[in-house]
Amino acid sequence: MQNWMIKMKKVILIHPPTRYLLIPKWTIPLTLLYLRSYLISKGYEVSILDLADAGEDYLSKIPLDADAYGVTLYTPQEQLAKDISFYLKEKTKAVVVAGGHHVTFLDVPFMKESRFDAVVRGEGEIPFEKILEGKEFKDVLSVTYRNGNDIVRNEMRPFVENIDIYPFPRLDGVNVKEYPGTYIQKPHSDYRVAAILSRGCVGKCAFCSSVNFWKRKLRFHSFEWIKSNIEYLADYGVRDLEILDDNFIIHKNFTELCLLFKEHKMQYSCMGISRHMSPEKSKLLKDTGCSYIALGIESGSDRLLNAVDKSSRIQDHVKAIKILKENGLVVKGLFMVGLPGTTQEDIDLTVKFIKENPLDVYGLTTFVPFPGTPIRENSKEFGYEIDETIPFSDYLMMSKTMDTKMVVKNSDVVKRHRDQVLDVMGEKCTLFNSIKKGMEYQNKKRNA
Ligand code: B12
Ligand code: SF4
Repeated sequence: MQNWMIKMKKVILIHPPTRYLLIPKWTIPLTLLYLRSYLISKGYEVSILDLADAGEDYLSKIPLDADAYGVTLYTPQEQLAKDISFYLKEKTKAVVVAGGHHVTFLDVPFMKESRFDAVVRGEGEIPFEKILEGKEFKDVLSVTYRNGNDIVRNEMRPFVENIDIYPFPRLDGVNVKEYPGTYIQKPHSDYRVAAILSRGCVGKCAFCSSVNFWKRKLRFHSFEWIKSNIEYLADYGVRDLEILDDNFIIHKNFTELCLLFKEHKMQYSCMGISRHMSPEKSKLLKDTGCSYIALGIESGSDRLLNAVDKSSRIQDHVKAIKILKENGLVVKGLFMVGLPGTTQEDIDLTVKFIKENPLDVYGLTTFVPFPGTPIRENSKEFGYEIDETIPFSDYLMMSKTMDTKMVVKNSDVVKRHRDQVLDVMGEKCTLFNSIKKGMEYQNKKRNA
């Protein structure tokens, strides 16, 4: 039996260091703000410890007086998260739980190599609440836990249909001014806040873990929920908003939402899937203060887009860019190098695409086989060989320097491809701007 089977009151939510990122505190820790708002609504006392920019002494910054700790982690943070579990289990009697994409797919090895009491797989609010209520792990759906030397995986909890049961993330859990964000256009204020108005994505891109995490089930917050969220943010003073929905342009309340941002004088950015773009949507975005829209283009080769199950094709991208530019929008194209099976011909087509289409800004990442991505789960089918010797701390699509370590076997070829693409993107690639912005940020911090 668990020795903490009484209701726990004080909870600390931890985000481990992200020293490998150029700007460690890039965006507010939305995941933890979601968990915090939900648990507060259930009567818990919850604080957030964002260790993103903490140094080597990060463990000593963790207060030891909580009844429970929740650690969120991304793949590159898995060793840091494990270290946190060893530290907390040695120093406290608290229950220590982990969650996020990485552990959802690699729960068993992660439990074996750490001292976490449990991993919550998938959507975390309700399972974590049940744990805090003092329920036995065996009775909590979506949980992986220890039973003696065994690791036990419970069934998954079905997705809740109505995501409005989760309150919107309140900003009092963090100091928003510590998160400068990145801007393509002149910001309205000195910080930018992120928001997610739906969960899941209809796409099935083979390099993306959302596919298996959210199971391609798209759930929207209602207009009423979002209106309260936006009014709250406006009262707070937010003027720059980053909409992180995977494909905002198909939100069921797309029109009303754009008008809502305009009413509250919020400059906003968003992401969209090219084939869902239309002249009407494009005009509305422009008229309501969209500072830029990012499209996941990935490659200029239809053969490759097809091979990685992208739903948009070159003609969709060309059309979306044309419509958006005709309406005066700033358009960011997101590209990826290193996708399995990429040939020199695919790279030549990508270079041609970049030259021929009037994108304003480019994002460039290197493919990484994150756990949960169809390419990793069915690697043979994609002709991909996972190099098990590469530590997860190297799983970075983009990092502090442009010289990202490559989590691929043919890294020389990928580097060459990346340089060819970078060459044609030039200064318009955010890798360059991010490095500049990152340097400014580091200098500001050093001088503070
Ligand atoms: C915002 C975001 C960022 C922000 C992070 C801001 C921050 N400080 O949190 C920035 C831009 C910095 C970022 C960077 C990176 N990101 Co990112 N990011 C996202 C994004 C778009 C939204 C995350 C979010 O808020 N989701 C909404 C909430 C509700 O969902 P959630 O985060 O999954 O959280 C739920 C559950 O996972 C679970 N849960 C999570 N943590 C915990 C903890 C506990 C204790 C419990 C009980 C439950 C629980 O409960 C939550 C609520 O239901 C997602 C894509 C997506 N749509 O989710 C990618 C995503 C999470 N990122 C991803 C990646 C790959 C990265 C990078 C590694 C990219 C890189 N540079 O190489 C870095 C790593 C950053 C890091 N922390 O180390 C991958 C995750 C892959 C993985 N296996 O870890 C995702 C899924 C994108 C994708 N589809 O590939 N990212
Ligand atoms: S890459 Fe983007 S469009 Fe593709 S499945 Fe993931 S979130 Fe959806």
